[in-house]
Amino acid sequence: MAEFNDKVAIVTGGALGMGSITAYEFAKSGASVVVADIDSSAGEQRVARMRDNGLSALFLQTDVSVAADCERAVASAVAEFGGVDVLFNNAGIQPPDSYLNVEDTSEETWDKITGVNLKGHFLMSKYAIPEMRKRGGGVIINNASVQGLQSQPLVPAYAASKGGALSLTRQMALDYAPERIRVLAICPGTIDTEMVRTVASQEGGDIDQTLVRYGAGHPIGRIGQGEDIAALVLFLASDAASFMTGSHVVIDGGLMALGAWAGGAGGSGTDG
Ligand code: BMA
Repeated sequence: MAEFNDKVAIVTGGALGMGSITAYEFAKSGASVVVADIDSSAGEQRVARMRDNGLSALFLQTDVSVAADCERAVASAVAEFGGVDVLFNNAGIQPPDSYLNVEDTSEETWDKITGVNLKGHFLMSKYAIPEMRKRGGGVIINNASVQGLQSQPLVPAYAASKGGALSLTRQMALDYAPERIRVLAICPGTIDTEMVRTVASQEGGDIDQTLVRYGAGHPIGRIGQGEDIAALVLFLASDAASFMTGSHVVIDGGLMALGAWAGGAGGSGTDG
């Protein structure tokens, strides 16, 4: 419960989906949390609910692909709560109209997706690390996705961003291990988030039924929930994981264990 007392956590993409639940869980475990998100109405609502429940939280509108926004998010964490101990680089986008091959992907789409999903991790880390150093250490957790490990048709920018997030994780872990700043990645399978629901809605038909079908593609038979992700992120950020850095943890209901030759859990795939 009090594991993160006196700690300050920044969660990007913290307004919705797995970020919002993780932000909540950090605060419930004693942390002061900065919810950084581009969506100010969802972000303000999220933080209002946290505060109503006696939790310590601040919303900051942040486009993680913009350096000045990232710098401001970190500065606000310091001004409001005194420092930064944990950074969950979670913000990610996968626009439904981006499912195209490389030839048909516009430069704008490439820049937008990699800007949020990869450059955002770089920028937030760049500004958070000096603050972690002042505290004698810290933890950065990058959201990578199983799509950093395996791929699917028509997601060139998304795939590159997630592969890049894994590579950046390993790289930063080396530079900052001596300063007790640990850097880790998580690779979620399909999680019940607004982003996945938006993709699912493109298929037409009932979204919940589509999510059940995505779930059947995971050996465990369901898609993940934000709570599954929050539990892992809190563990990785805790001292119980103090010997972990530079690695990624797959949290996917068995999806990556399943060989393509095995025909799929329910034979029904995930999405995309
Ligand atoms: C995530 C998203 C989800 C997808 C999952 C597994 O990063 O792309 O839409 O279900 O990977 O492919």
